[in-house]
Amino acid sequence: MKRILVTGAGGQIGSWLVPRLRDAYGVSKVLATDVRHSGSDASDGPFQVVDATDAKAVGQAVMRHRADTVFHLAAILSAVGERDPRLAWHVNMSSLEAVLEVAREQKCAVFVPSSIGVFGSSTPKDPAPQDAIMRPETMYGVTKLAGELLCDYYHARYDVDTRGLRFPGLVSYGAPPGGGTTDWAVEIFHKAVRNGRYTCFLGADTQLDFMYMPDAIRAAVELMEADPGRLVHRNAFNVTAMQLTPASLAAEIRVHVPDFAIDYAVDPVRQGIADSWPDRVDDSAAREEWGWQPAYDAASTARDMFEHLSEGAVV
Ligand code: NAD
Ligand code: AKB
Repeated sequence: MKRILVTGAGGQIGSWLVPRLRDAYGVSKVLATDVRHSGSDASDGPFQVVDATDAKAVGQAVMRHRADTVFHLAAILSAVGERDPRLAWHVNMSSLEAVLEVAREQKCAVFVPSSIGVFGSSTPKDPAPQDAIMRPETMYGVTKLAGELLCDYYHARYDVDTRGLRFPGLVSYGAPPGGGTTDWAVEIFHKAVRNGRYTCFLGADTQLDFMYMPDAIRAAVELMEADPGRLVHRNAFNVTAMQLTPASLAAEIRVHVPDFAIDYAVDPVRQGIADSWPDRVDDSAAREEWGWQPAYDAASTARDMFEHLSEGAVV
């Protein structure tokens, strides 16, 4: 990786990934793109408005920047995708096809984040194996699974260096999450700081996998830098760091905000999505093939979140 283009750079992941890539590879080497402007993008380094579903625009941006690697983050997430499935299909599939075609023509490596959303109720729940029955029940999951297969196809057929991770829910401060089922695990911290209480849209004991954003960013970069000869499961690797329920994270939050209160107003759509996803994934393939190792557990995540939120990172 020497010259990098990031799509969907203004979102929850991109707002962390772009500064990390600029630190490692140089500010001018990383072109951030998004369909919309976000608060900080222009001042922090090169930024361009690019609709990732527009193959011509993606191709021109890659060519002008002379990118050798694309981190393709533009997507519609699970909860928004259930509200508008056709939008999710259009954005997630058209943008991926555009990026892969450009990568084939201009010989770029491509990172595409997949998700625990690729699994469905017929997948073993604890743990969901790396190679599992995959019958996702959301449009988001359908696009993510189709995306994994398309990335495998471009690697096998055209030798495009495609790599991906099945991210779990991601906890971070900074840019807010973009409309997923796991957003509660970010909202809860902000509400704890601001109001001392949170009303959760999932039930108290709904367990899912999570990861703190610094681990997620490190995982993406380590995977892209890994020896390709070792990668069997390119698209995409199960990765996880911790399993959380709303009740267990509330207990962690009470270490920092002793009077914190949580109540529940379950949203049947997002609860249905969460119930169709695994309680835990088996990430041993990532550990074996490129040395994946998380650094943050629930306690250290909560500690770091509160340190940064107390410095004014509440949105
Ligand atoms: P996000 O919703 O926060 O950000 C997505 C960004 O894509 C936004 O800035 C949006 O403006 C942009 N975008 C939307 N349509 C676009 C288009 N047509 N062209 C260009 N940009 C467009 O999402 P995120 O959390 O940063 O997720 C990034 C990727 O990681 C997605 O593929 C998502 O499925 C995946 N992922 C995220 C999580 C998570 O918990 N955040 C977990 C698993 C997988
Ligand atoms: C979502 O909830 O949609 C995302 C994801 C786990 O893919 N955070």
